[in-house]
This record gives sequence, structure tokens and C-alpha cells, in this order.
Amino acid sequence: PRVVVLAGGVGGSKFTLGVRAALRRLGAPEATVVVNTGDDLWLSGVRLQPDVDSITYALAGVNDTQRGWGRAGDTERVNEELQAWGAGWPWFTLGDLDLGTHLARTGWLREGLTPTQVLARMAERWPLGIRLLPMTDSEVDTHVLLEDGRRLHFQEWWTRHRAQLPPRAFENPGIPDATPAPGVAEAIAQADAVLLAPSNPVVSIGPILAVPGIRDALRATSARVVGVSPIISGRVVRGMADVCLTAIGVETSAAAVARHYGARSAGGVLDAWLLAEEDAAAAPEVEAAGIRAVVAPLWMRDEETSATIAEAALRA
Ligand code: GDP
Ligand code: FO1
Ligand code: CA
Repeated sequence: PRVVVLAGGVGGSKFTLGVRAALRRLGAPEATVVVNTGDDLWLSGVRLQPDVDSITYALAGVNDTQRGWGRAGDTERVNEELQAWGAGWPWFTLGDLDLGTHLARTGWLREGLTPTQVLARMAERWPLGIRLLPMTDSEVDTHVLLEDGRRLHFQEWWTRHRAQLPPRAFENPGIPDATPAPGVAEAIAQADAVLLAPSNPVVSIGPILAVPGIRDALRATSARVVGVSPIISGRVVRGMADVCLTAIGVETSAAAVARHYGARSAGGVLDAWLLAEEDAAAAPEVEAAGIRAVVAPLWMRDEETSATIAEAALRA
């Protein structure tokens, strides 16, 4: 089957590893991952793409699984020097190996390559087994509008303030003029299945759906669109997605997130929704919204358990 996955960083990369393993079992590894670029930023003159890098590193097997970002076994010599200069952000660490990625990317962007072309070039280094596309080639970095009126880059709000400053809204300046990256709409149109990874619904999947044309492509495709809940038992498994959901008026529950995405039959993007076994009681609520509810174990402990979830999503 031709599979398209919409994904953010940590939840997105764990799920993507599972999709790759599941498709290998079927002997048909043809998948495209459309990655959130709302987390991207310029820092110390280089372009960072945190979610893109998380997925690339994870598929290549060189990611730091403990921290959830960056390269395994990285060192911080350059970072110490940047801090000594007072450059960059004192709360934001750029690892030495990771900086190699940012320098390569920034160099190629300066030479005129698009983000899509840069990502294709980076993917040549490792046999990733899956095609990665940024959601758009436009710079639409997420900003957080705070209750007190201040506006911060998403990364400052997330890493420096650990999402503890009450957000009023999330914005992606310029996104109304953005277009899907080349290949994104085509991949969705030609897919047999489209999967929404168990990623942050607000700041990972949200920006992808906000790129004009992507939501329409999801609504028009003949593929089934299946989402996997990032919420288990009313809690985010990891991270601070609950703060983001509260800010946009969505309860932190598997059913509420499904309703937020909405049924394709009612103007939304979902045909089916994978709920954790712990949330089986919420199935009728999901079905009442016109979305088929499928109960499955949703803990991604390793590649094996992620593959089982991906298989359940593909069956749905
Ligand atoms: P980020 O970009 O690094 O924040 O990662 P994503 O947006 O891709 O995913 C973050 C979300 O993944 C979190 O809000 C969690 O709810 C979800 N998540 C992480 N691990 C698991 C897991 O094992 N199972 C499920 N169902 N969701 C998970
Ligand atoms: N997260 C942190 O909590 N602290 C950091 O110093 C940090 C550095 C960093 C550098 C490159 C990169 O690609 C990601 C990095 N992250 C860091 C993770 C990242 O800021 C966020 O967790 C994600 O953007 C949210 O998905
Ligand atoms: Ca992210």
C-alpha cells in the first residue's frame, strides 16, 4: 500500500519507525512522511528543523532516544563557545554533530536549494526507507501569543518556559500564503491510506493542516484517513500537549481530540480513530461524531509495539 503519514517530532518518529517496520513485513515499503516545520527557527545564523531532524535521526538510528531530540552521543564543545560569545540562547543546546546538520542545511539553502531539496539530499546519507517531505517550503515558524500579550517563538515558549506561560493562541505568520511542499498533495491524492501520527494535535499536526491545500487534499483523497490518539487515559504520554489543547479549548481526552479533527463526513479530516484500550469507553462518543473508533494498545515502547499500532491503523 502507498501510505502517507502526517507527523511531528517524538511521537511522529516513534510512529514512523513502526510504519516502516509494518510495511516491511508486508514487503511493500512505500511511504511518505509529511513533517511539521512549525518548530523551525533561525538561531546563530543556522536553520534548525527540530521535527524534521528528529524523524531523520530516528529513521537513521542515530537519534538520542533518552532526550528525545538531537544525536546520540553528541558533545557540546561548539555550544560552550557560542555561550561564551553570548550567541544563541543560553537555554538551548546545539550539539556538535547536530550543528553539522544545521550548517549543511543552511549552506544548501543559501545556495538556493529549497527545504524539500535539502531534505532529499540529507536523506541520501542514510537508507531511511521512507520518503520525507516538509509540509511546506515556506518559513511559517510557530509563534505563541501569551495571555499577557507577549509573542514568543514556539521554541522559546516550549524549551525555555516549558510551556508554563499561559498561551492564548498559536500562530504561523505567513501560512495563508504558503503552499504544500512539492509532492505533498500528490502523495495524499495517490495514497491508499493516510495516517495522522500520535503527535501534538495543536503545534505538530495543527500547522500541517493549516497549510492551504493540505486539508483539502485530505478531504478529497480516496484513501481512508486514520488518526492515532496521542492521549491515553486523559493524559499526554510525554511532553506538554495538554497545555496546547487547553489553549485552543480542547479537553485533554482521546475523544475530544478526535472531535477536534472531525469526521470527513462532517467537514473534518478523519474516517477512523485509534483509541487506547484504556479509553475503550470513549468509543461511542467518537462514533457519535461520525468517526469509526478502533481500540488498540497505543503505547509505543519500542519498534515492535509501534509496528503493531501502525498495523492496526493500516487495517482500519
Ligand atoms: P514533538 O514534536 O517532539 O512534540 O512530538 P510529536 O508532536 O510528534 O508528538 C508528541 C506527542 O506524542 C505527545 O503529546 C504524546 O501525547 C505523544 N506520544 C508520545 N509517546 C507516545 C506513545 O507511546 N503512545 C501514544 N499514543 N502517544 C505518544
Ligand atoms: N529541547 C530542549 O528541551 N532543550 C534544548 O536545548 C533543545 C535543543 C534542540 C536543538 C535542536 C533540535 O532540533 C531540537 C532541540 N530541542 C531541545 C527539542 C525541541 O526544541 C522541541 O522539543 C521540539 O521542537 C518540540 O517538538
Ligand atoms: Ca514538534
